[in-house]
Amino acid sequence: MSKMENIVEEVIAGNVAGVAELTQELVDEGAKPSDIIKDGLVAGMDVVGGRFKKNEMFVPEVLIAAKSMHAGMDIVKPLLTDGESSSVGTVVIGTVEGDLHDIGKNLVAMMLEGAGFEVIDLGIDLPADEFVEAVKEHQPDVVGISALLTTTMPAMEETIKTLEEAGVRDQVKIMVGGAPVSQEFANEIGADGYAADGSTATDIAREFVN
Ligand code: B12
Repeated sequence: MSKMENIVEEVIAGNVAGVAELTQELVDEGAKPSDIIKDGLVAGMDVVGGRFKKNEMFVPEVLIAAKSMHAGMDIVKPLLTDGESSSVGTVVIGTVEGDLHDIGKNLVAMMLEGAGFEVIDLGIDLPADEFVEAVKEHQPDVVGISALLTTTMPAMEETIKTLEEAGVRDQVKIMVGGAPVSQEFANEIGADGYAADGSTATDIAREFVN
């Protein structure tokens, strides 16, 4: 097995020290940082996402895999040259006002990072205006909105309306998610996409930027 294939395996296994060590070895051997990201770290998280979707891996394992991926990213990111950006696109993500749930949203954010997106995580309990400010400041390709309560689902629609009123709605693709959210609801409130898990969210975000 090559060192690159080893990185993939160690990301899946969530071996933080192992991923860091292998990443450093590949760097020392002259491997291209962008290749290490694409063929090692991101490739590993892709497998993790697929397994999570099929219920072959669970939340704690995904979190530790993401941590190991970050250990490698920390080493290679500073080495990327200007023309060799690791980012395939930018995503602003957050949980709507009145809602404090963030475990699922964090997972989605990590999967997106694992897929090479730059993710700006705004946190929880966010008034619609904060999404507007973030869109103006970061000019993302995608805005991800999370809600876990039936009582906070209307705040998703409110957020989209506020983005419209601020004149920035058309600059971004909007995806929504969270346990009570459905494709039907997403259509109803005018979102561009819906995903039931981080892996699908990543696929949708990739489609949005292509
Ligand atoms: C953990 C939890 C909490 C924790 C949250 C901790 C945290 N840091 O997040 C605490 C204890 C704080 C909490 C509080 C409350 N909770 Co609560 N909570 C849960 C619980 C058990 C798990 C949620 C979770 O993390 N799931 C695991 C993650 C991985 O799944 P997920 O969130 O669905 O995310 C996935 C997808 O939905 C999707 N996704 C998520 N976000 C996004 C965003 C985008 C853009 C995309 C594309 C996809 C996406 O991808 C994720 C990854 O696969 C659920 C029950 C359940 N089984 O869902 C109740 C639940 C959501 N809570 C509930 C309730 C009622 C409350 C409280 C009102 C309880 C109370 N009386 O105080 C408060 C409300 C606080 C508030 N204002 O938000 C109800 C909601 C009922 C309803 N229909 O509205 C639930 C369903 C429990 C129940 N059966 O009654 N809760």
